[in-house]
Amino acid sequence: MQQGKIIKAVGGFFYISHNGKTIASKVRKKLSYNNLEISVGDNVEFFFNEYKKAVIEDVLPRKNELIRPNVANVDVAAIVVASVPQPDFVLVDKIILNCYIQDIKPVLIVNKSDINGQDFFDQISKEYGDAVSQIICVSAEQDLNLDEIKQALKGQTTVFCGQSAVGKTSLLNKIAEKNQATGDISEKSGRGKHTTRHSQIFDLGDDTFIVDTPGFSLLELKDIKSGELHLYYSDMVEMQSGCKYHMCTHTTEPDCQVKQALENGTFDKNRYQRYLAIFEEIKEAEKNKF
Ligand SMILES: Nc1nc2c(ncn2[C@@H]2O[C@H](COP(=O)(O)OP(=O)(O)OP(=O)(O)O)[C@@H](O)[C@H]2O)c(=O)[nH]1
Ligand SMILES: [Mg+2]
Ligand SMILES: [Zn+2]
Repeated sequence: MQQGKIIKAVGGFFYISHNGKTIASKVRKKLSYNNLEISVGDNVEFFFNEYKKAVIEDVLPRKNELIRPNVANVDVAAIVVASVPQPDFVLVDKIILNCYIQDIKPVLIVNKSDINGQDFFDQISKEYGDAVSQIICVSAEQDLNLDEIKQALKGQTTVFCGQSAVGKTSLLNKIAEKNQATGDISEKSGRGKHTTRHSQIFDLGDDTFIVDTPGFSLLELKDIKSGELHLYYSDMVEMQSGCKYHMCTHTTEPDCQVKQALENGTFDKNRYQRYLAIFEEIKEAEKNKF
């Protein structure tokens, strides 16, 4: 049996990277008995059948797995944001929450610094300084600060994720010297055109891998209960002891330290508003479940 890594999955074929070569393979039928879905990033065991076709026999245990984008065995999530198209920071927060759950290091890449304006970066630094490991301000178009990304991602498997048209593929093209298709923003909707259709891993050498993924705008948090959401906000956890209730969700409870901090301006209002939006969304999903 041989081992390799799935770098792309398209049209029922799984592309395995093995000894520097890419091998198109199918999955052994019995694998689907276990309901096992194979993701990009999976390490697999495969063999060549009597027709010399590669067949995946088994999927090795995963270190972690993101459902959206669907990638396995990730070290870093580089969440790409830009001032254009209109950013959705609730989505960014949800991606970060998924990173915490899956033990993936979240890094924020602020792309398009050539057009963003300083306010945009200042706002992000203020609201995300505590939530992510690092914030890197770059421009793929003008080659600004790309070395900082390369440095941060060295020796890691990093998934580029975020909304359509923030510049994930543009960044990959510059950093990995590739020529993958990029797209503009639709004039009609002001949103991205979903140019990248499939996740794909690019091997940069020295154990450095970048996964380019399709942009998305919807993300359901399945693994967090509304009553426990606040536990993923380290700044809220720090204040918890000042709240009247031990498991205060900082929403409707009286004598809440977080709400006090909101009033005196020591807790960021935007961050709190997004927390509330996510809290309500999870609550709504919980209602529909029962
Ligand atoms: N001004 C400016 N535009 C950029 C920059 N980086 C990318 N763009 C533009 O943003 C648009 C979208 O770029 P893509 O790289 O295709 O975006 P993406 O995130 O891969 O989008 P999807 O594949 O749809 O998820 C293109 O028109 C790029 O030229 C940048 O640093 N500055
Ligand atoms: Mg793309
Ligand atoms: Zn509270």
